[in-house]
Amino acid sequence: MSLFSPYICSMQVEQFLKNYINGELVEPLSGQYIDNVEPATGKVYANIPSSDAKDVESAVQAAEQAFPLWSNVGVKARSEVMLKIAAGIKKYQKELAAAESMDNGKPVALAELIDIPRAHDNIHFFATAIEHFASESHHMENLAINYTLRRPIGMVGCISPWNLPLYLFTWKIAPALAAGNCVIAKPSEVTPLTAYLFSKICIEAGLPKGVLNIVHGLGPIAGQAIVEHEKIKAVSFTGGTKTGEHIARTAAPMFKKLSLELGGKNPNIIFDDADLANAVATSVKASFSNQGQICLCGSRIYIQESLYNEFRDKFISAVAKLKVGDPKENDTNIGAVVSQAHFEKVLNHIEIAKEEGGQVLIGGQALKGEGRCADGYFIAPTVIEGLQPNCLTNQDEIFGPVVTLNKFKTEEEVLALANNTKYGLSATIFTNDLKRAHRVAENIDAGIVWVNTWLLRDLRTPFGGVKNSGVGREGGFEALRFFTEPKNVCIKY
Ligand code: TXE
Repeated sequence: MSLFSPYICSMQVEQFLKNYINGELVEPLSGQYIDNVEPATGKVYANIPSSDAKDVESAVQAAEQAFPLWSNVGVKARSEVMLKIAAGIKKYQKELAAAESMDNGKPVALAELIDIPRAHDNIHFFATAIEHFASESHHMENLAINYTLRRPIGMVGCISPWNLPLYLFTWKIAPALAAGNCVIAKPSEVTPLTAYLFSKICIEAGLPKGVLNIVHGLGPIAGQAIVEHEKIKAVSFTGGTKTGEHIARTAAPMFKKLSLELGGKNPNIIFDDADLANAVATSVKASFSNQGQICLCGSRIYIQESLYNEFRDKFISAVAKLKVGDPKENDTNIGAVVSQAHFEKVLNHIEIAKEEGGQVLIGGQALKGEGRCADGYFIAPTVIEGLQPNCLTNQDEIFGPVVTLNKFKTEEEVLALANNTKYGLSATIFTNDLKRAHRVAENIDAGIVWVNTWLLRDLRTPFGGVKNSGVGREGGFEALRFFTEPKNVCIKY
């Protein structure tokens, strides 16, 4: 019998998800629950715990008890249990992909291809990376040797968003656990299902109780209680820039370590010497994958003047071929956006773009789904041109299937345009001129630059943004450094 069948197959409202605290699946102490909606149908299909500070307190107590064992058990033992968790993700990959698609609205094919394999890879990567993690030593000739001890921090908080639910949830907790910390984690209340299923995988894998605690609930209540808890010494957060700002304001005076991965308004730059077919195909993915709900999506497309018309025509005809519809169908390219609130936000942005003088080349409206999807949150992939650089549409993170096309003449001009936002997460450049690629990559305000590709990820590389896109870097040893506290020991000869 599948471990997950009651939650995957049932659309009934009386399905209650549970918190994972001290190794057990438990109800919220208040007995309060929140509705969980399937975006493709607009219908409630489960209820999730509306946890509060009391649930967070019991998670912290469990973590505190587990910490001496987990932090001292040794790298090998931690790695072994994490590898079992990774194997569990692989074993239940079909069920997890179906759950992710149902909960988030993304095409099941995308969840099968990207989300769930990456969740597996995150756990597997850090389970093995920790065995290669070394600290520094500094030799003072004929005088002394310094070495750096890197110890786990203790109890840490991991708060993740709804766009790539299990992918980003595991991206945070994996390095935290591998480094020997005990974790209090909160997935987004909008997409809690795969984190709930993940807690069952942890139980099945034999993760010692209290090492990982998953508390479901609303950001301002359960999330806030994690950020405010005096015994939680570090917080890793991915989400909106406004929420990140609020978390920083709460955590900074408590001297917590903070890693913030926030929004983006990423430029996608096409020079006239680019491989056009690749630029078009990759830009379609960078614009509309996951309904445009990836912080790395390239939502401002800049095209060199001489190539503008040709790129635009090819891009629009490729976008016209995208199939919007039921995420359960294997040939769907674009599913539903994540919630009614988000649906309204994105549609409102399209109206603003029109008021700002933008011409909608394709899309620009909500789409009615068929059959079971009649009340789902579907938006046509939307391409807009004719907007000014400083307008809201080119400045605000819309986080939906909406992109703008913009013309430029020179490299200097496009660099200024690309850097003309408060964000600085990623950038994509299409060119066959190697020198230009290096020059632009160096001068662009971004933590990540792709040349002639997009979203190609090596988990060892630093990941994060500059300006309002965040503070700190995740990925590889950067994440292991974040989740450890360095201590210098100086020994005199
Ligand atoms: O995210 P929130 P929202 C952007 C995107 C989107 C906007 C708002 O533009 O439209 O943010 O999305 C938890 N203390 N991104 O409001 O609120 C919350 O429960 C502690 C970009 O849905 O930032 C969830 O677990 N935690 C992005 C997580 O924060 C709090 C991904 C993210 O939710 C909290 C998602 C609080 N006071 C949205 N308030 C990216 N960078 O990838 C909320 N949370």
